[in-house]
Amino acid sequence: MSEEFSLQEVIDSFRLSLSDSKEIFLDQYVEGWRGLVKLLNSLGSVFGFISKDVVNKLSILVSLRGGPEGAHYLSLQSMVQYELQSGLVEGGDNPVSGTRGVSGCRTLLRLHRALRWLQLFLGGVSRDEGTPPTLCSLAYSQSLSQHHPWVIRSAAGLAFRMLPPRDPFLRMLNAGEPPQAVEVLGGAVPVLGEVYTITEELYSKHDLLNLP
Ligand code: 1Q0
Repeated sequence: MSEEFSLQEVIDSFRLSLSDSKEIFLDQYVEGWRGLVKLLNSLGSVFGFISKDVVNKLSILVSLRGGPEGAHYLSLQSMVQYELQSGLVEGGDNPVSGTRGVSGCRTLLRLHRALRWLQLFLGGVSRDEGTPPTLCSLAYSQSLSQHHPWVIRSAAGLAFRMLPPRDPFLRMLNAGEPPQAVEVLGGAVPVLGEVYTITEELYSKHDLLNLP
């Protein structure tokens, strides 16, 4: 993956994360998120506190995947099964990964909730329903914000106001001129939606949607 953000690469990674049998592979899921971090970084230092948190969560997942129990972290489905069976899901000590008190399931749940925000936000941008700052805060209030304390909500609110207007924003996606970028965005939304829905059903089935 190149150093520069490309929306198409992000979509491709999330698309590739989906197997024929609708499993979600963790490596490609993480790769998709790495692409999003590049975009966050290119938006400027105001978004640094957000990208730091994402990077942190990705490195937890990468260390679990690269650890001795890594085979269990091939897919979200195998991760859930393994952590449930081993009593790790609530964040019991995981001496193997060095991520004490932090499970893969709870870590990924935070990214999963953020994916819903992204899906709503990108949907709004692609349909031109408002300016990026407005759509961003609307999507946030409909999704992630209910999981965040006041202090994070207000920091996020300040950051959203720094988002560029629509056309410069679309150009930052590196997906061609604005009309083309909108088309690519329109294609991204269903892919993110599918990954989101499969994860939501998996977590819901195992009662994992409120992991502390
Ligand atoms: C573009 C602006 C990005 C706005 C993202 C919305 C979320 C804002 C709030 C994030 C606060 C992050 C600070 C830390 C929060 C953690 O406490 C929280 C919970 O974790 P924990 O371990 O304390 O229980 N973490 C999270 O909730 C994770 C939040 C992840 C946010 C991921 C945002 C990903 C953004 C990607 C950039 C995409 C821009 C797309 C542009 C397309 C344009 C047309």
